Amino acid sequence: ENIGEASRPKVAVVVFLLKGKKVLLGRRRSSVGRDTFALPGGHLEFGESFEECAAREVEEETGLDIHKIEYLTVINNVISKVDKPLHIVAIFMRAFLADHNQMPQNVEPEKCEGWDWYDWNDLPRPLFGPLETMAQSGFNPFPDDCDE
Ligand code: 8DG
Ligand code: MG
Ligand code: MG
Repeated sequence: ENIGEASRPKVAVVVFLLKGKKVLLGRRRSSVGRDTFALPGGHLEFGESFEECAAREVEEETGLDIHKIEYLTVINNVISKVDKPLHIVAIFMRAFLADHNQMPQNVEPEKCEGWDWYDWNDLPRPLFGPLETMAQSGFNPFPDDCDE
């Protein structure tokens, strides 16, 4: 059961989009992590770099243009509490707004309730599982010299 190509791990790229002390989150409407607050992101496509995937997914989901895209960390994420178990290798990137005044749009309303900026020290709950684990471990997506 659950052995074979369909259940092989997939690669996702997830983005901490930072603005001041805030991070962009949206409440999910997708079946995986429904109703939890999560970062923009999605699956790596054939031939893409992590940076290209980050920029594409953020643009597809929020309409925002990002820059200063950097790799942060990777997690191995086995999600069993769904109809079909999922194994996702999630690559976490950090990025900033190319235009500080640009506002997020809810481009995929069937997947997300809407995007907003949240203080990293006062995050909304419930967070998407992997993000909650990272937050509780003391993970900090902000650069040491954050002046954005
Ligand atoms: P796509 O069809 O656009 O490629 O994919 P998507 O519909 O946008 O995928 P997604 O579920 O938003 O993201 C892919 C996987 O990334 C998700 O199933 C689990 C993993 N993931 C984490 N943490 C986070 C997170 O904070 N946000 C998002 N969006 N995905 C995350 O492990
Ligand atoms: Mg997507
Ligand atoms: Mg997504």
